[in-house]
Amino acid sequence: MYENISYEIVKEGVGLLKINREKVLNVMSLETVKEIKSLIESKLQKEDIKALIVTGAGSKAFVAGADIKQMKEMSRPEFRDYCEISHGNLNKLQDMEIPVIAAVNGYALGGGCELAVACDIRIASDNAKLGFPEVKLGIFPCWGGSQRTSRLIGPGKLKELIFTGEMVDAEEALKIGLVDKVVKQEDLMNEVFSMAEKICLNSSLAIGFAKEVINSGSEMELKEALRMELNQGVECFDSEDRVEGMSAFLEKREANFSGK
Ligand code: CO8
Repeated sequence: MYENISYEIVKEGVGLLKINREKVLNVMSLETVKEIKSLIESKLQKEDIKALIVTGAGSKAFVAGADIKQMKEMSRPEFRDYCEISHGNLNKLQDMEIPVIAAVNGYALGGGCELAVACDIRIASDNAKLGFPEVKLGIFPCWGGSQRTSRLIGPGKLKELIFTGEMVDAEEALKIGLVDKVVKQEDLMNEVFSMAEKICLNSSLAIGFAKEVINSGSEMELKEALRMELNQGVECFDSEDRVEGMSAFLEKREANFSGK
């Protein structure tokens, strides 16, 4: 059905979206971003998954960015369309109720790094290299990278990355908070699946509330955010999952959450 991406349920409750253009380091061409849009807006809406993993095909690249060959030939309106679609995709990943985990299995550059940053959690293989080489091409990161990444690692470090266009290796990315964990390449998918499985055992309702509160709270003034957290906490309390979770604890058994 798709030529540039693949999607499958890999374990119960866990979806895997793979950018599938290994020969060109999983670069996100216009066709690729359109396929991602279609997947998010149609299939993913209907899927009953509790976590989504995003990765790239092969062992060399997560995503080496936007497609330079295509961008070189684009008119301004075409470039705007390309950016609008990508912005929409990354916004939707950020806003999904379920956790989205990036398995960063190699180069994550430009738009590829922006894709990783739009995910909730980033686990990188030890051969990963991340960065924003856009200024070497006469553009700058505008698929959310200059804004989301600034909130993630701070404007100072981001400016250094963007202005120099230099990549950082996985260890440095971990040190500056650009990724959350680094594992050996051969262990990457096991590590990511294991995290997804742990997530799936918990209340998807409570996780959805937590994600929403963390995301929207980071845009608010602290006192307003704390008020919103309290209100959403009370909303979440009023749920079947809360009754089940607390009952299971007291009855010394595993909880069986319905997500309601
Ligand atoms: N676009 C198009 N093709 C690419 C890209 C790319 N971004 N990256 C790699 N490829 C292609 C290569 O052209 C090559 O194809 P071919 O075999 O047909 O020549 C194939 O992938 C393999 O790449 P290399 O031979 O270059 O592999 P190396 O191992 O020698 O190098 C690198 C790997 C270092 C990752 C190198 O390929 C590289 O530097 N790639 C470009 C990375 C880059 O600059 N990415 C940022 C692109 S710009 C972007 O993402 C902007 C997003 C925001 C858009 C809005 C901005 C305003």
